[in-house]
Amino acid sequence: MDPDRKARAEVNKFMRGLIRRNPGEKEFHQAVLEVTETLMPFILDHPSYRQAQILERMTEPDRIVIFRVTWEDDNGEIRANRAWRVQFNNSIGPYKGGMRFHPDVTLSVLKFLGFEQVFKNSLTGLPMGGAKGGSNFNPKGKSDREVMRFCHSLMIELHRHIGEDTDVPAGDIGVGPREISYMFGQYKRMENRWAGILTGKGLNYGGSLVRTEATGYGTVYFMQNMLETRGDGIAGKVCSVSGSGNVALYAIEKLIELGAKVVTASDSGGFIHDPDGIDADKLAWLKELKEVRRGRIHEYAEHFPHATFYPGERPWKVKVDLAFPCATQNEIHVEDAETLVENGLIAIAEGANMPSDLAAVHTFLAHGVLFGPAKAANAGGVAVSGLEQTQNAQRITWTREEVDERLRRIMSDIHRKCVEYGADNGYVNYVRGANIAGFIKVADAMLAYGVV
Ligand code: NDP
Ligand code: 2IT
Repeated sequence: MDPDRKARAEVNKFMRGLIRRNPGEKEFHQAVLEVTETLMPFILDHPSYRQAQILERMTEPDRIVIFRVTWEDDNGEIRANRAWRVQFNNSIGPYKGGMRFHPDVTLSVLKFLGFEQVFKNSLTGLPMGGAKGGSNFNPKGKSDREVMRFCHSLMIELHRHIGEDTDVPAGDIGVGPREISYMFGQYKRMENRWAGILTGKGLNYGGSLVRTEATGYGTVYFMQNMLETRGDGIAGKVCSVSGSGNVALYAIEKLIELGAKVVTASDSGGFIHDPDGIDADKLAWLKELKEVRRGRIHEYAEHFPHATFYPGERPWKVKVDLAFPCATQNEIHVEDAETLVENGLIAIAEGANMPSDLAAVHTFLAHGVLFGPAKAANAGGVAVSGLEQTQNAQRITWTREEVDERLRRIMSDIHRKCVEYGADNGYVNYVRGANIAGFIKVADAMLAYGVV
């Protein structure tokens, strides 16, 4: 059988088993299929991985903790949510990965995120395993006190499963400095010790400089690295960004600093198009809106009349050179990808996790767009989390310049690995590069451990 057909047949067989073992978990199936498609030819060429059933083992989490979180709202009503921690793989270091608070969180979403985190963390070159957690709790519209009671209650259970050498959670959608601080305070009280068991902490209590900015900045650094392969750069490029949370705001900040023109931002209510570009003053206003007032993106168009708000839509119909999806999974479908390509898109870097569905990914690759997949492009966040862990362990604080320099180096190192494993006839398939490079380090550790 020709090698392509054999690989396709093996992928289908593997996926049938995975779907049978994990029924209904469509996000998890999607994330595994993307990896398996690119990895299978490599695994067929390396029988030791095959014999050791590495792919079967890597798609089965080490463990999943599921628990109830009971708390009292401001009216004295009792509320109950569900929370999870998916400890996926700790072969190369303690589990590491964010916590997501959003009403749409399901086990499938957290398994896809935990699975991808294993590869992403491996790519950073730092000693970090992969995990993800979260809850179907919706922080939107809750008072600070309600969020505090929820976070404290959640930590009463979570504290038994984490630790600086065991599992170190961080933020993700709906979990920012406020939530991290409440969780950290509760852990410290329960354990009577101060340790770096969470990252993304406040700067006065163990947080790292540049952690807030790291995911957005890192995504832009990765874009720079991709463009450089074609002798191109960021200055003068028109860019669309989706989202207006942590990742989006700091991607916009770095893009402005590098001379790009960012014309969109969004939230779950719709997107704004500002043809004049979001400049530093407008970004300061947007940060205040989102980080302090917790307001909605439509308010931008009310405040800056040159901008238009498109309710219920995503920004992909706007003609741009570069795209930065920074909101959530599956926010770019194949039609959006086709529109972006028809409009002359040069490159896309995924700040969010799995924002492009698989058909969209195939479209970008088929048209020779530079496509930076999430595992590689947004690894700057967890990389600086890793640097926060190192600083906590050593009881030292690095300067902003030092952390930023390390972040740049890590991103260009990830880019180099993607090129090493993804270059093909002058085109770099970063999806394949990231999946293979991320896989090898973890798989080789698992082989070394024997049957575990
Ligand atoms: P935030 O909670 O700070 O912001 C999320 C943004 O995305 C908000 O603008 C939010 O809008 C929007 N959004 C969330 N869910 C949806 C949805 N279902 N449909 C449309 N818009 C939505 O989260 P982050 O910025 O931290 O995370 C954004 C993405 O980046 C996620 O995919 C996350 O996994 C990924 N990521 C985050 C890292 C980090 O360090 N924080 C690191 C690496 C990846 P609204 O307010 O209306 O909900
Ligand atoms: O998806 C991610 O990489 C994150 N949410 C950050 C994880 C972390 O541990 O900093």
